[in-house]
Amino acid sequence: MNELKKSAAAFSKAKKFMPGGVNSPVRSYSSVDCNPPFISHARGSHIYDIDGNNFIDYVGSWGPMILGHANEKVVDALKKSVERGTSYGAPTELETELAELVQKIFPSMEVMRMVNSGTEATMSAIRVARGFTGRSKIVKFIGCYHGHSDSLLVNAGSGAATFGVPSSPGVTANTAQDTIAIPFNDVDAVKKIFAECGEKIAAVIVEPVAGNMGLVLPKENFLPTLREVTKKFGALLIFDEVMCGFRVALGGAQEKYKIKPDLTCLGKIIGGGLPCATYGGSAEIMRNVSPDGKIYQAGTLSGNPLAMTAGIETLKILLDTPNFTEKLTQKTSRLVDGLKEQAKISGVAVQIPQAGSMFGIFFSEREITNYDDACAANQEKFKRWFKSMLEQGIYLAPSQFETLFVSIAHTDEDISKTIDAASTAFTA
Ligand code: KE4
Repeated sequence: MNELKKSAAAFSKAKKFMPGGVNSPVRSYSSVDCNPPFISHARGSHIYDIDGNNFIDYVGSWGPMILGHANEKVVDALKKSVERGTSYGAPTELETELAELVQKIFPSMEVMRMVNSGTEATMSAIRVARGFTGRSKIVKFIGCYHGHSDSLLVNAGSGAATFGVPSSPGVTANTAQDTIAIPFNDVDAVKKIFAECGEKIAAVIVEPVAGNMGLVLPKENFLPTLREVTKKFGALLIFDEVMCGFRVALGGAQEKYKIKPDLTCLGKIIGGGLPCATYGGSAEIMRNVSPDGKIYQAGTLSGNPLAMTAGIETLKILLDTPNFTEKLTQKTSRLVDGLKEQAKISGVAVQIPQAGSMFGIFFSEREITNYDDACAANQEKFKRWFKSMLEQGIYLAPSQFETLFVSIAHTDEDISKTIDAASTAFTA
């Protein structure tokens, strides 16, 4: 790997203008004590930095790049779209076209609203749940991350966990008191909290397959219990599928586990790499959103033509490519099986969970079922693994509290190279 000279200079200049030199904390690499490569461009499964390094990319912009970077059809469609203007602040048929495609894949979303980020989607879904039920309390799970809105930055995962501040300063006590955080996969804790104050709970929001404490799969009875208990007490069940949507199954966790949530949040992939997300659910609930109803939510760039275009092209490919999800899951399994084999040969205790085209890695003897388990994993070993893989040209998330992603553009050669690099990295 070429020395990150230009990136180091770019990083020091960036720090003059932006906190930590970045526009999202986890990109700063400060948790792995090294400077981040500054990116010049990306194509397919590879990402290239300004020092001439070429990496096999398993971050994929934190999930959106399921087709790989700069997909030809998406880029061609964007080139045509950008010449027609970049934003109108007025309705277009593109928004309806994307909504129709989303509904085809997520039929529980009878009515939906386009927004610009996963944070906006979950923040809005929480507001709708509170407005619809007239209740205030929200239940979330420790280590799950739903973006950075105040109500949800309590015991959060992702960067909040990475930097050891799961509950952010600036979130007032009054706000935090309406958010109840309990352990993921803890069915008894769910039943207990509803027995105590179920009639005050507006909604439970969950990453049905958790990707922000590292990848943590739901135990068999966890999601069915959430569905049963929320129904019993008249609370809404919100599936935050911003990350796992389209990946654990084309129709997300709700298809894989056959659970129909009341509201769903999607993001990342539906914008094909442009800022786009959505929240939606039954017409009965969503018709309460302005201007049909009184629950207000708005956005200057919501449904903008460029993001709609990229999203439409992306979802069309997902729908039109025979067995897309199965093929991508098999590709991911080849990688995960190879990594597990290398760890075994190296005599290193690792957990490498997989869910569709998502996978994670923990340096731990025991299965990871919640945030406490994730915190107990060996982060020093993770750091050495991460740095060794980066030096060998493998671009991974710089935190074990993140999930990794395979795209349809990853080749067998990419997979083999990654497995080979792991044989060195496991003993770093
Ligand atoms: P955004 O506001 O970052 O678009 O989405 C927030 C969000 C909501 N829900 C889930 C399940 C998510 O994973 C996310 C964002 N994911 C992180 C990666 N762990 C984004 C990366 C970052 O913060 O830079």
